[in-house]
Amino acid sequence: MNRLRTPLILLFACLATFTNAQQCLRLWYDKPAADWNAALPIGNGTLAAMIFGGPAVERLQLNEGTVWAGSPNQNNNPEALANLPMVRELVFANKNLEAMNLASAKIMSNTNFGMPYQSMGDLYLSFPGHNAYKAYTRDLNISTAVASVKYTFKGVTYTREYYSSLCDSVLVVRLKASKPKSISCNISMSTPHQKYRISDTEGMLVLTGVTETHERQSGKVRFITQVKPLLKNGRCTVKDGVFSIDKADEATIYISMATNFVNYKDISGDEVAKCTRILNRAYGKDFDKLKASHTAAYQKLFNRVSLDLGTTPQALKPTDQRIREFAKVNDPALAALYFQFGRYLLISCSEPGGQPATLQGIWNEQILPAWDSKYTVNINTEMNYWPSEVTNLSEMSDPLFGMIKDLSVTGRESAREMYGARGWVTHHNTDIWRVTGGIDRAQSGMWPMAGAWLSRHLWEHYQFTGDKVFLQANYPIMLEAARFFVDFLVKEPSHGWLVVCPGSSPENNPKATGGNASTVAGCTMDNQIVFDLFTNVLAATDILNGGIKGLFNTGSKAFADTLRNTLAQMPPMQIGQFSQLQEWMNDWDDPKDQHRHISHLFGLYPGNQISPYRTPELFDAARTSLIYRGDISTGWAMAWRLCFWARLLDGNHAYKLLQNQLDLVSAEPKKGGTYTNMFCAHPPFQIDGNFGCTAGIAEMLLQSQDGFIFVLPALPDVWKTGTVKGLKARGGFELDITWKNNAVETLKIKSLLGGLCRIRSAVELVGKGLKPAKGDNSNPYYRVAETPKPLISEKAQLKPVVLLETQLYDLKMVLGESIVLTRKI
Ligand code: FUC
Repeated sequence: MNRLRTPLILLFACLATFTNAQQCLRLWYDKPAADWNAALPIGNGTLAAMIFGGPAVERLQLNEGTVWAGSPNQNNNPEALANLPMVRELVFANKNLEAMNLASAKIMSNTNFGMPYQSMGDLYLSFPGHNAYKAYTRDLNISTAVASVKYTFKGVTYTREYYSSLCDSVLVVRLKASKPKSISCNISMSTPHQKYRISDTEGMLVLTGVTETHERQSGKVRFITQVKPLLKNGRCTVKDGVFSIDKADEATIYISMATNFVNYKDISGDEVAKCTRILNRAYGKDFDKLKASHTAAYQKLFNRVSLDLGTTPQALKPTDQRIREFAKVNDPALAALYFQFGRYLLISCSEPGGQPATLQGIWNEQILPAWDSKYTVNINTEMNYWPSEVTNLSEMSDPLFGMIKDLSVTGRESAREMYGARGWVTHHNTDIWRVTGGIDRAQSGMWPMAGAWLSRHLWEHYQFTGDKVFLQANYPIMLEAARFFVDFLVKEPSHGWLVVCPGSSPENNPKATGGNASTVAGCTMDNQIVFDLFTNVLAATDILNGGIKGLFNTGSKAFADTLRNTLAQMPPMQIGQFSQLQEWMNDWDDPKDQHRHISHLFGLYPGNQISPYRTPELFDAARTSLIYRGDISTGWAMAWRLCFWARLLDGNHAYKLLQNQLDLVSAEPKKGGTYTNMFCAHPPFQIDGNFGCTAGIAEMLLQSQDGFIFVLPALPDVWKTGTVKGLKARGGFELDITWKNNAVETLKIKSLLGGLCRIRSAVELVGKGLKPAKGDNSNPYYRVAETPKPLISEKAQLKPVVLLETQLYDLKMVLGESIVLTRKI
């Protein structure tokens, strides 16, 4: 009976309140989690848990964001500098394999490849005998950031609620029952660490330990968890590290966690004092009051954006079933839920003052997780932060900005020691200790580009917020990232272009090198990233009136000239023999190459160097490359493809990628998808695909990278009617859009900075002050390929790009003003 009632109520709530899409923001299931990828995540940026929801045995797998193996260290290879000329010589002599092997031996780190992020341990709540339960549901309400479990057993309804408080820094669990004296359970802990102790002191269950030594870096992070229950009636006894609660009416369990980590070079913190202080502050506070303040803090962020794509009867079903059926049955509300789940995850794992989202956000049950669950900065970490600005969660990037700042310090040593260069460098991985040397073998690790890519996040933050104080504070970081390339770029012999060498198009081996080496010179992504960085620094220099005086010896004007000069000597983007955008400096692309990375499309997304309006040939070529690469791939790679198709203005193809991604993960090797808990499967679980899809859905609805705001640029046919509220656009605008029959009905623009708002729309709009746009949008720094476009071969049968006919408008706005535009009838 209950089982039926809940979904029916849910459907009515969903169907009846088109305007309140928040109602449907719930992941729910009719059985406990069978494994970790079915458990539900909660987190406050530092403390996190995966909730399994077993009636007889509840498992809460716990994480604290600073539990990492090892200790402060750096991993530069001191032999790099001496061997750099030889590696370059080999690359220029087309001996790419020899170059790569030498780079592996002499440039990549010979000390360590980065430390793993680790689990804290597990909390178990066992309810003896609760096996023959009925009317079971468990859920995660992402509009309140509270999880719950509900079932009946022997006529009593049991309800559990869980959250990780954004206000009080503790995890809280409440156990309730419909009849007094029904809460009887045992509480115990375990941990996968080697060095630990579980004890009971002063009415608390305490886990202490120290993290692992890894790759010869001694494990020195001390961690602690304190667990303390508070009962309404009943008795609580402790023995041998196990709490026994007997016949309570209700129990609230407060969980505090801490480590001695202070920052990447300081682990002198007092974890016991910190943990105790936090616990004492929260302990005894009323559960509902704590919950209300947590939810209020969460909603302040979360409620900035709402998305309603409509609801179908699919919304009746448990979430796992909806995921299983998404590719076959129209379920727009699931797409909206998935979009908002990405925002939920970002708020829950990336709070100001904490660590940035790792490959798994903050949720990891292992000691040695896949790729160490650290930071892979050749796409994955960046992808984690693609949704933050556009989906109105700017603050969530704060931990990333903190890490970039740290890397600009540690990376300075790497630049000097490894390459004899000024500025700062980071290779394709880093960790909590902010190592910046070359990690893994050169096939993936010989990639000195992360400092430059990460710097674009600083610029993007400015683009969206117009925060000049932020730009001024971070300008030196961007500038020093650029300075590295001024020193590092080298003239290649065939055209005399200035190129990154050694470099690579992430993790891909061109066929021309024998298919077994990635180490090359001047590949397209490297050129695009340097172009992006230099042009952003030049733009920032203009905005800050010539940079910051006294910051560098040569003066900002001279440095700006150097950047312009250097840019003029770099390779242009080139269109190759298959009409593709070349991935490499030479025309080496193989149209059958279906590699997951599509690095040469960086200029399309997240970059803005390829545009249908400014560079139609490159736009066409990028599209051709993407078609060759195919749709099916690992999780994050499909999310990136979704973003590409959105930027290519093809909403239906973007939606196809969403269907591929929002598909229950299968056993098919190398095929990504989604687990039942909505986590992205690389496989294994990797959170980047969640964030990439959230950003991609935003790109389907709104784009602002090309000097104007494009409203509904890539709306798929299936999303006929809908409303999105609160998306952000570059230039400091907040937008609400409603559409019907796949066309804009109303557009509300709020200007947070004042100034000109240029709008592109497929339908004619009317509204106060709206005028047809004047002037052109060309980017003064942009340079199109000078090499002639080769003859088009058989690949030309690909459909030519047909652009929608659109209108371009200008609207002058004053700060704080909101203007509503409507479709012209
Ligand atoms: C990059 C990718 C892999 C994986 C790893 C964590 O190296 O090529 O697919 O996502 O990061």
